[in-house]
Amino acid sequence: MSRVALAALVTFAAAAFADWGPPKKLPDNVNSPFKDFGVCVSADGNEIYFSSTREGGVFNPDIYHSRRQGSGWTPAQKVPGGINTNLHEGEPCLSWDGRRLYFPRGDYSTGDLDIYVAERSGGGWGKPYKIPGKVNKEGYWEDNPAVSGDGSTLYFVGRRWPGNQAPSNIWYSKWTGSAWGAPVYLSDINTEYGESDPAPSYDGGYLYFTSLRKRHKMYRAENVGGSWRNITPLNANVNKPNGFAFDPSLTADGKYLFFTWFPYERPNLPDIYVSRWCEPAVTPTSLGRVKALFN
Ligand SMILES: [Ca+2]
Ligand SMILES: [Ca+2]
Repeated sequence: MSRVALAALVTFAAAAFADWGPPKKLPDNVNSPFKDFGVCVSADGNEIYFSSTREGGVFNPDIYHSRRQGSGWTPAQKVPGGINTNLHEGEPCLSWDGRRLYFPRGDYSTGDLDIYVAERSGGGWGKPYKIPGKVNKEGYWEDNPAVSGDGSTLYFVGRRWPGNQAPSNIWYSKWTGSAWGAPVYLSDINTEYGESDPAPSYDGGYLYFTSLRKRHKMYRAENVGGSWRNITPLNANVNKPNGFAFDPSLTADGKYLFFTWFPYERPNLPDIYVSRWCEPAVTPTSLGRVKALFN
């Protein structure tokens, strides 16, 4: 075999076996016996923000955070700075530069949530305010904010929004310089089954999301010339057949996927997990397997 052919084979082998590895549940000082969900990870993978009902009613979660410490995590603590109230604060998104925390807040009973943002201030967070522009609609529910790597696009979910095909679908808005512009329906992704939890990769090459199109699963779409194409479910390591996986969030290097999962036998008591992108070294054995495919 020529060196060029062998190099191509090695590349193919690495690509063929690269995928999300078996997830690890975050430890008990992060997860609780209550609902822990909506995780987002900082660009460097060293900090997470998530929602939990551990100290309040099931419809009024608060936002917690934890930092990586050695091989583990610091005990989760409520995010200070006026972010948490008696209302529903859920499913936060940390901007890639770590300076802004976006989250939905509202009265779950009336179904009117709006997206808020808080800015880093010293070692904490400033008072949150409703994001300016055209995303928040009075009387409707805006949820699951997620910003693009350059901060210019805000993906979010409209629940029971006019124009949706399903009770929840993904929309996006562009930053105009002073406010968020008119929302655009993400027609490449949305179906009549319902989509949520948008999570763009830092480089904009992929959009992860949750869909009910074939049971409840996490999917990945690829950016092909500005359109979202090649929509595929994530593998069975993370979309385990005995439960629901949702709320994906990626580190900037794309190597870690944080998400939420619960088994069917423990419905509505999700916990937070992390999976690592595995690109195993190409061994003579794996090369042998690839060769066998061509023989
Ligand atoms: Ca709350
Ligand atoms: Ca609203």
